[in-house]
Amino acid sequence: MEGPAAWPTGILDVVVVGAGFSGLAMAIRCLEAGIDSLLVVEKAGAVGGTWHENTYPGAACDIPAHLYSLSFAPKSDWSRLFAGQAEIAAYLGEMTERFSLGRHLALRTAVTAAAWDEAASHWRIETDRGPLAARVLVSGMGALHHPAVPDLPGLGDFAGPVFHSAAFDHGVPLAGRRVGVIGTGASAVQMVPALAPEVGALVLFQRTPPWVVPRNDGPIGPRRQALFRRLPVLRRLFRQALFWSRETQALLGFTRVSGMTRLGEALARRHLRRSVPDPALRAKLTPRYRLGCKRVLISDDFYPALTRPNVTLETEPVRAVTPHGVALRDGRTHPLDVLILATGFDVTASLARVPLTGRGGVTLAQAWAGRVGAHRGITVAGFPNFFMLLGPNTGLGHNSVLLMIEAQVGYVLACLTEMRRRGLATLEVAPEAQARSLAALQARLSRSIWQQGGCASWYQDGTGENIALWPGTVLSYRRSVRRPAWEEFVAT
Ligand code: N01
Repeated sequence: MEGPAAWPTGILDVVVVGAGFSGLAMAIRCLEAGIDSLLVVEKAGAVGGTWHENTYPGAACDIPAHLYSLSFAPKSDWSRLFAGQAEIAAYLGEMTERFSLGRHLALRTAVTAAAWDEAASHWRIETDRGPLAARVLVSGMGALHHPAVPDLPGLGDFAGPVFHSAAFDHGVPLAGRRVGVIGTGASAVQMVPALAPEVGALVLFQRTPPWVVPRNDGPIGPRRQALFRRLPVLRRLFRQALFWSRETQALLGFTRVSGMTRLGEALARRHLRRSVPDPALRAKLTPRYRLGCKRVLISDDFYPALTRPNVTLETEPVRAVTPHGVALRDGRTHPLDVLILATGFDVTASLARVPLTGRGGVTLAQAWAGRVGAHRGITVAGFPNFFMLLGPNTGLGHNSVLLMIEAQVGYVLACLTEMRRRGLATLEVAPEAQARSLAALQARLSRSIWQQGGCASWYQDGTGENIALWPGTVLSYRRSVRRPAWEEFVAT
């Protein structure tokens, strides 16, 4: 990963922000299409994005690895059904080598702002290593990037170490210490079973009991790996089976309250009954909203971890953090040495992390003041030659998000190819086309489980609107972005 020989001073064709799955996939496909005036700018010291940053104990993917890999870069030798963080990060490192991305990669370089230069028809990009100029700007920054730190009184006064799950401090010794974990989302559910055997005592602060279904994880032995290597058709069939089992759930109504919801809830309740013998603990863990409203968690070891003698599940609301513990609303206090915030991410702040100024000096934050939204989740009116990967409403609750990323990369590439073919200086979605597609999206969302399931989650903005997830199948999204409808764009 050597980086560009010299800092680019001319106008690049494409700058991609972020070297996670989406940024790397975009760069690989651009290079394959002959677009090599390209720079991927990444603030971290390595590629991987979320898989580089989230290193908390137990971090793994809750989508099977054979589906959570790029279709054009399959891997036969995943060691487990659900790969761990280190193996996924290594996979992304391998992709960087295999597709010779090194000289197109500027690591340890943070983009601090970008503004559309109307007169010159290109983006002026500020970084902490110097300015860049590019005809096209692609955001691969992701939606789960900006940690949400809870507004708890006294948090700053805690005497011991406090850190967020996405910035796990491996330098802090935990053996034998009293550790508090706030939150019971996907991160906590993976972290708690990994921490519990190591720490002296663990207190898990739960505000909302989540739905948890079995994971059925296990190693993939050398024989199956060798079989997948020798007979790629078997690997492809396995991937298809994984894909269709998830798509079927969505087709049967996973995104609405349906028979599928009730079936899933019954399976999750049985999982809870089998894992937690104590009825009082079970009652605390029983969800009170419809399955699917928040992300469904998958774990075989979360419930068993909570039955350990050194683990306490606290459901009384947190009142404040004190220098030596966490005080509850009922007057009790849990004395703690270390506090870990598994409190999730701020989606709006993540998507708009870099201040972006489009036509007429309008910032993305201003354009999104009413509601966060993008045409097909990719382009925003008033922001020419700007494309987002995993933009608003393109996350998934049921299937591999890489399928969405690849569909978006194909759409962006079609735009870039069209610009080159027609010699266009700018391409921008028409405001009416964007308004139409967002109205259709909202109509679908209003019937979805996220609006009707009786819960709040990171999927929603401050007004309760889902700004994060696609309300349909992957196939339906793929259809909607198979090729750009040029009549929806204004080109110059
Ligand atoms: O975050 P979350 P996460 N006081 O927002 C609680 C992806 N991911 O990092 O439910 C007390 O889900 C909050 O409580 P409540 C995946 O898409 C993927 O776990 O709001 N509690 C909740 O329990 C996932 O959905 C993998 O009442 C507070 C928790 O903190 C997304 O990341 C693995 C609080 C936050 O849960 C986010 O997951 C891990 C407060 N003030 C993550 N504020 C894969 O395997 C918040 N909470 C791919």
